[in-house]
Amino acid sequence: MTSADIGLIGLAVMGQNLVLNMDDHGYTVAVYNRTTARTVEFLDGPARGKRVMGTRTVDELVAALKPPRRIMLMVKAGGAVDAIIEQLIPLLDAGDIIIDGGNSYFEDSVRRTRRLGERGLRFIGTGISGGEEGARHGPSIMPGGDPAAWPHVKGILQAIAAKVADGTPCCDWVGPGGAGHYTKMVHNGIEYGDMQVIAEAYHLMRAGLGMSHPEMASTFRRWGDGLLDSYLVDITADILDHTDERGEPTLEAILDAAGQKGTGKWTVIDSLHLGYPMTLVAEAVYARVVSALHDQRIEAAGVLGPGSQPSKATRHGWGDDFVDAIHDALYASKIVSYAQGFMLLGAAGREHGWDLDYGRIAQLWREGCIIRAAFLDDITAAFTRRPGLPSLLLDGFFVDAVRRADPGWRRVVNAAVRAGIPVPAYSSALAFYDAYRSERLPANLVQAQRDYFGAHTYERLDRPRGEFFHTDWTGTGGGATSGSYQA
Ligand code: 2AM
Repeated sequence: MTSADIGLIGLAVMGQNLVLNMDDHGYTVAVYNRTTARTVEFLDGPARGKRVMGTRTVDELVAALKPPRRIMLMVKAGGAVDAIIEQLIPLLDAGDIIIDGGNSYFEDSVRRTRRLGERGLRFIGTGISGGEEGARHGPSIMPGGDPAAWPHVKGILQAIAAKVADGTPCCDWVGPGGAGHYTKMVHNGIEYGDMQVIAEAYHLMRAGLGMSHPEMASTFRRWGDGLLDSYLVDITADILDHTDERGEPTLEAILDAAGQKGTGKWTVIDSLHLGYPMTLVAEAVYARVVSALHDQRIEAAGVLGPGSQPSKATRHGWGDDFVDAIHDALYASKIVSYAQGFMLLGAAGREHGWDLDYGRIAQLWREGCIIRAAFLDDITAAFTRRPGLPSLLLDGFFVDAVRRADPGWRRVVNAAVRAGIPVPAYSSALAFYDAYRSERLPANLVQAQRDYFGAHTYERLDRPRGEFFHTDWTGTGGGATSGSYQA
């Protein structure tokens, strides 16, 4: 029987929800899972009465599909994806399509696109964001890989994706090779940053201002109606409002040691490879790392004394309008984070030869995914005004926005430093902002030092770029230089 529109392998929660979502949109899905019991449970449970065909082997799955076959993999990223691809290759015909919807590393998608392409098969590596709920009712989908595959999967992927208010799907072709998974990786890095800038606001409100949980919840709720309108701000308000069976804030019983699965780290590592700043996301990753040193922090708090002293009575003399300053610090830091994220996408696009549409990428993130926010419309507008915009911080809208936020942002960083409350995202974002708009930085001294100890040479302000000079700083050095190179 060859009647299914698409096959899906891997019936963990994301896979199951995507199948149900496809069924909602009228597609017949053949499913396979390595452990058959899971397939049976799914067919007897959530998939009962739906257009879902269970299969017990990969061969059966392949046989159930209409040509060109479309098979989506929702298995654990890494070796499992390669193992299934190798199983599928001999069973497929030229033109058949494999779609990897897992959280794969983009270099793996580059490699898989090439490997399958050599065999006449087509590969798509797609980022999918939105968690369980998104997968079920409309995630953000970021496909890349073999462009020849796109027309064959566009209909189904756009049907199941989230939609922006005017109906535009949060799914579009991102670019060749690893472009889809790269975009998803940057999305996740930005997600780390968004969570950290919110966490710093909470820390300042609680430890600095001594605000109650209902006060904090209503503040975030108010912010969520304004410039910070976003999913993460909304769920933060819900979390702050939540109480346990004793009526205590549930949040305060949670161990303050953050976990991570690695996509934030990948983003930062790749930014280092490309030589582009992702300082806010790096601080967000390190903030989780520092939080996880829980036992050491407890010991250090005893030895060094705690960094912050909650001072409910005096509120550090921060004043009634300090909450507004925190808002501005959060907003400005978020702008810096997205500016950095899109700069990184630009650098990666140039490096890999992907022709990325930044404004469209911002719309892919507008609904369905974790970083969904009204703010993304402002980003799309900026890239519409100037498609090759090198940085959001050069766009008039964002220039005005950071200028307005500037006094509050500085006030918050200053007050936090004095009070001993760590604000690594706000302060590193501010340092980046000040460096980025500096006509002159002290890198001339760094170059002089490099030339002094290593004869690394330097360029001069009064000479054209590309001419290199060496100074015999001590009067005893030779004329040989080590040549110049870019780190
Ligand atoms: P399982 O139910 O048989 O464990 C998430 O782990 C999903 O990936 C599950 O559906 C899991 O199948 C599947 N998976 C993980 N490793 C796999 C592998 N090596 N081959 C096939 N499926 C795998």
